[in-house]
Amino acid sequence: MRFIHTADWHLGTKMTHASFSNATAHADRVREIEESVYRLLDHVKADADMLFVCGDLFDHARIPVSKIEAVFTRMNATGKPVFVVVGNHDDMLHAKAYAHLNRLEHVHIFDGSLKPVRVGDVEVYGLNTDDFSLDKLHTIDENLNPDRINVLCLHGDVTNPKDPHYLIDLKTLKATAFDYIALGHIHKHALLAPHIAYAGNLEPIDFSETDAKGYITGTLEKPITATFEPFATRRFVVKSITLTPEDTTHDIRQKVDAAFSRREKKKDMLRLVFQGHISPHLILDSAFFDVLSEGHYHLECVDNTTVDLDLKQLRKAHKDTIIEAVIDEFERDKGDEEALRLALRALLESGDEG
Ligand SMILES: [Mn+2]
Repeated sequence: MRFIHTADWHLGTKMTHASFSNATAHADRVREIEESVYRLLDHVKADADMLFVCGDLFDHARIPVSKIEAVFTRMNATGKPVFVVVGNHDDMLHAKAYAHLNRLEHVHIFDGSLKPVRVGDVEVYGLNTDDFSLDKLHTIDENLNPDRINVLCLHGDVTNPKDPHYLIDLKTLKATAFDYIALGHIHKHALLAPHIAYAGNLEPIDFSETDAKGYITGTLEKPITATFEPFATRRFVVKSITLTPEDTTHDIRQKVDAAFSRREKKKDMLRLVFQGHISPHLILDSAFFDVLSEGHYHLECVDNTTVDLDLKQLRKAHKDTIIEAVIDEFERDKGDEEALRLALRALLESGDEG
């Protein structure tokens, strides 16, 4: 009996805090997250025996009821027992308008009951974010049947008491007799113990989520040892390149080419941060970044470089020009270096050296 444990799909998220460089990449990503959920459900249908969905399936009311119904219909169509925790982002599922979803044959939405749902030797318990209390946890734990494989599904924080959706500390969870504790809420997957895990989100949402995304799986027999399985369509990857004043556009193209693997270029959402000092002759603008992004599925560039001011060399190269005069004036008056940078750059770009 193989289980799959997933959480935090956040379907319907507008990703308002997402850091995408363009709207198309953003829209594509919203669609991909949905497709990935359906792909996972197909995988459950074909290759698993039970599914734990530990909350935040939906991102508040930003998703139409018809879509929520469609997702539940697809969960039911797996033909496998599906257990759903209501998280802090989908507490609208408690509303009467959604009561009919709990009448689907294979889907069970936890409703505050302390009684398990039994499937063969397995008994599955679940407490929604709103329903959790230490008392309830103890009541369930004290009444576990040791002959069964006991699973608990939760949604909330178990490591940081400052989180408004903090449930309980890990030590208390470890002291219980559950064979597996399936957690949702934290987007980074984590095996807190061999039998206690955060699934993390299924697909990364933006460039702040660069860890691998997927689900947790294991076999429903004592003792349960869970493992993480990558599943996301693509990853978000952030790298930085340090440039030097000697780098030409050709050098930069070579450095960019070497920065990512073939797989990353073909599949992943890439962000490259340029840092270091560059020559004042070098122009890192959006046209150049467009050229750099060719041959990548998605590559966006961030320019954090500063222009190198080798005043001695500059003066020599631009003798008897305005540039020389500007540098002389700066050195005489101990002027503002940032203003000098801007002035020199403008002069060099225009080629108007007088
Ligand atoms: Mn949450």
